[in-house]
Amino acid sequence: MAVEALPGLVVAMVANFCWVALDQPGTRGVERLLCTRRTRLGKSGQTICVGDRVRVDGVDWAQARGAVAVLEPRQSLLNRPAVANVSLVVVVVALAEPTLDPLQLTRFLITAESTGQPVLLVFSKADCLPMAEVEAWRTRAAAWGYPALVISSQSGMGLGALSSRLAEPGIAVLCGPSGVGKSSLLNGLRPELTLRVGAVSGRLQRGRHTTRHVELFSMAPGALVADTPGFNRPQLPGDPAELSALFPELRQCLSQGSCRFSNCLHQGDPGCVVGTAWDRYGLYSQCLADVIAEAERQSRSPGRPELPGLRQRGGRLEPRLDPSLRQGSRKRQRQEEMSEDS
Ligand SMILES: Nc1nc2c(ncn2[C@@H]2O[C@H](COP(=O)(O)OP(=O)(O)OP(=O)(O)O)[C@@H](O)[C@H]2O)c(=O)[nH]1
Ligand SMILES: [Mg+2]
Ligand SMILES: [Zn+2]
Repeated sequence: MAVEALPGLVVAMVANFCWVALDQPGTRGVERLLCTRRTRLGKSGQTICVGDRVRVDGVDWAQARGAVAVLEPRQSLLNRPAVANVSLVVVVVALAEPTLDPLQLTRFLITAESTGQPVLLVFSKADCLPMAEVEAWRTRAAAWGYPALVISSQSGMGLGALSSRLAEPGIAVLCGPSGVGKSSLLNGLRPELTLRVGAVSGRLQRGRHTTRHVELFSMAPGALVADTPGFNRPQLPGDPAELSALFPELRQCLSQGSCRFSNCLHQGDPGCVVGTAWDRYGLYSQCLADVIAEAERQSRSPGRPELPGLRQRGGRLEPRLDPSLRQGSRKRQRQEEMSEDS
């Protein structure tokens, strides 16, 4: 490594470039460098993302430019939006405008849980829903294992509590659908950021994908938060057996007892300790069916290994599931694909 390779943090990605905030300001007091990626990083299959610790060399101080030469190992990774070394995942959904969709929320929570980091659920736009309904959502989420924060960037409700959470050291990332008010809440906490916000539109009051790239902002010394572009349909894990660990209420239940079969997928099977009498059972079942449908699709391409929780039948994989549920899932998947816009 060249002697001058300087440590820094990737704070924004713009097309093929990234902005690196240097740990120590350099010549002329330059604090940030616009950097390209060395092809060496690309060849080892490593892609840089916001939150990555890197080393920069080839610095041109006059132009404030450099090249990322080394990517340091990551502590954690959120897949989409891509943010490395996250220490808190903040899932933001609006209580209204757009209407809160529990399945979409569950998919965001699953993505957040898969980082292995703490997850904070934020219900935004509290001013858009009667308080009794807001409280009902809060109670429901608490039963799932998420003591949610309720906020309104318009009235200022809950912003103090959110501000304290985001002032904790580390990298927090805001993720959620477009138009729920992620950028608005950052403006509410730090008005000088003047982030662009966009009105929701259409019958479904969808957002307009106003934020276009991931960027880190400082909330307090050592505390950063990433604003990210909203999207509608987070990916699920590839292995059906992984899903239960991504539902806190299932984790809790399974920590107290075991199902009769070690490969139980908790679908009301005999000897299942979880049962079906829990609020998110239907949502869990839909996600599981989607994971299985995706695994089946993948298995049709040759050379794919068999997945646990599935069995080989002729040329295809069969889930250990009620076949009627599987049929439903394909239909639903098609509908979702058709309605998806990002
Ligand atoms: N009534 C109300 N409207 C809000 C609130 N917060 C945000 N909005 C509005 O919701 C719309 C979307 O806000 P944004 O902050 O752009 O949403 P976003 O989540 O950043 O959206 P993307 O960048 O597209 O992912 C804007 O018209 C905001 O003015 C709120 O607390 N109450
Ligand atoms: Mg935004
Ligand atoms: Zn079970």
